[in-house]
Amino acid sequence: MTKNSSMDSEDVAADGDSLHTLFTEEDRLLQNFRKKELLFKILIIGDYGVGKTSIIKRYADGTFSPSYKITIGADFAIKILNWDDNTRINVQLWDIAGHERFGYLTGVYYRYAVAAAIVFDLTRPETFKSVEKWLLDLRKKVNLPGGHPVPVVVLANKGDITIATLPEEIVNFCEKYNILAWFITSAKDDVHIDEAMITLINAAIEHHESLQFPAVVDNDIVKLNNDDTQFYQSNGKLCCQR
Ligand SMILES: Nc1nc2c(ncn2[C@@H]2O[C@H](COP(=O)(O)OP(=O)(O)OP(=O)(O)O)[C@@H](O)[C@H]2O)c(=O)[nH]1
Ligand SMILES: [Mg+2]
Repeated sequence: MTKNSSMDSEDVAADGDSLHTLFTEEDRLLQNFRKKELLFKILIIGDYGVGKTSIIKRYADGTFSPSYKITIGADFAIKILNWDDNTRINVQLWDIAGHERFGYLTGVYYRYAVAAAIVFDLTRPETFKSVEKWLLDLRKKVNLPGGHPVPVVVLANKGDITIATLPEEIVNFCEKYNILAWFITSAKDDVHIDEAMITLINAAIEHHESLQFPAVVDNDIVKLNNDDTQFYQSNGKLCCQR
């Protein structure tokens, strides 16, 4: 009897624990259900082989592969960010093939984009010359609602190998074309990838609040925490923000 009683009390305790777990889980699910969901389509463009797919893989999966597998047409990856207690952001990263033979497809893929990263390869200076071509093509084919240009960052990738192109050229380019920011990145060593993406997401949020993008799932305006941009001053690495 005593033994049974003690077993009962253990069972009750176990039930209490699972009830508690159940409520906590229910709270979590309810909280998730109540969250605002935003969907941002971000384009990653630039010449072939500059590292667009690698940057996306690094950001979305945290992985890097040294082998080169050409992207055919376009691909995309999704990263879900729990931005703050009330907001979840689905970041849709569109990986647009850099090879010229897929150029005619870009108009379709650019549709509804809210931000873009133009990538070049620091070891191949000619890919920096193409950044202008990619930018003008982008601005011709897509705008934010109200005709505002899509916010753009320029990524000087493969910074782990070399810095062949003078940052001054990049700075002049960014000023001329009103580029939001530029970064020397490395998909291999995971340098400045998160920072570049957060810059674009912050810009998208800012425009979303003032313009209401069509891609937004929930139309309520939310106040978001933009503090993540502060790292630029503190980490001392090469990058700039306007
Ligand atoms: N060292 C180094 N290699 C990189 C870096 N990023 C990409 N690579 C390599 O560069 C090659 C091309 O990278 P991809 O990401 O496939 O290039 P892409 O821009 O997607 O090329 P397309 O799909 O043809 O447009 C691969 O061998 C990658 O491993 C980097 O930051 N550092
Ligand atoms: Mg690719």
